[in-house]
Amino acid sequence: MNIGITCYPTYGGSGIIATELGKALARAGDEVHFIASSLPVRLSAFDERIHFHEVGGLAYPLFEHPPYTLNLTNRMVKVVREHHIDVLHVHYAIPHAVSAVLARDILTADVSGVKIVTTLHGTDILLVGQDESYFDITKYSMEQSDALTAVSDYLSARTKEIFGITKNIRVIKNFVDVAVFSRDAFAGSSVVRHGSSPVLLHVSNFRPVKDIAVLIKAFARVRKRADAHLVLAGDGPERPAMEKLVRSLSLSQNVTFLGATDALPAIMASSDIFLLSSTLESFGLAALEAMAMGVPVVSTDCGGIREVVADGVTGRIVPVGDHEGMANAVCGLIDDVPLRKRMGDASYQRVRDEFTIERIVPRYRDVYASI
Ligand code: GMT
Repeated sequence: MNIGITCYPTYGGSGIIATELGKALARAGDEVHFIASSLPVRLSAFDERIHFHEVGGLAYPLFEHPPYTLNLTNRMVKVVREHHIDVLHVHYAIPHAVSAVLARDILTADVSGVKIVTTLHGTDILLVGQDESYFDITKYSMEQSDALTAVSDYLSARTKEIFGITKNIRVIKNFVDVAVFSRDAFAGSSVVRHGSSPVLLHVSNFRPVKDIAVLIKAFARVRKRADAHLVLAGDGPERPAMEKLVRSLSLSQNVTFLGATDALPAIMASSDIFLLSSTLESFGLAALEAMAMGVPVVSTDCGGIREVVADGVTGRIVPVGDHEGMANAVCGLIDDVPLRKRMGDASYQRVRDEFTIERIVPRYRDVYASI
């Protein structure tokens, strides 16, 4: 098949899933065409069946806001025509699904027959899409897609509730490439080790929805009881405020901000507990990647997190905003090394039982086949 994939190319779980999916499809023999504003972040290696089409646009002084959605549509039309694309698979409804629907309308005259698969990831529906300023166009783009998928049962159910969507939304959960997130390959990694102190890790794009202040306050409490180190990987708008909070709590010596990094498997392999304090998380891909490396997760109870983390088995789940509860859960795991190890092993196994490329990617292929 010839498959066009559109995603946000910078750091973020939706772009990572889209990229890993495209790589897996290409490995299996499909021609994959990424159509995006820049090269997706995990698309570095060359593959003769992967093609990249950059979306650019004429900069015109009258355009106060350059119409990226239109440039993307135009690029999709060209790529579908030139490369006989069978399926345009767009990740994140706004504005990618809208562009795809418009591209298909333009292409109707060519009888191209291109089909649209839209994968819903989270804030495209739960924050942006349901805002009054985007609601109708988001709903329309979902209704007009030939197939809809969502990354968790939670996201599927909420999408139906919020938008009154009656068509089928297939739940296809996120996945990890365990050949890359391999505990064995990174055994003994010590990149973020701080002596013998347990290392707590958080990875995100530092947006308000991650509520990182909660995990920093939890860490301040942990430090009163245990000698631990906190590592924060990733970057985004909340980072300056979080650095300030760390300084104000006199924790600078015990907290490392790594910024955006590609070295996540090595970093996760040398961490002991993964922390997530989001107020909303349709899935939580970074937590799944940590689990793949055998790292237990302590997370707030939001969105689809319980579909990823099994409370008491692969980690601990605490109420949203409860930094005291998070600190207690972390200290429980720091103090009880066998329990931590058991939960790490259970995490490792759960990913291999349920969330590998081999298990999940065929489900996307089934969706393509069905339309
Ligand atoms: O929706 C977003 O906030 C962005 C998106 C991303 O690109 O990182 O994150 C969402 O999609 C990820 C991949 O499916 C999920 O793992 C994240 O849970 C989800 N984020 C939220 O729901 C906040």
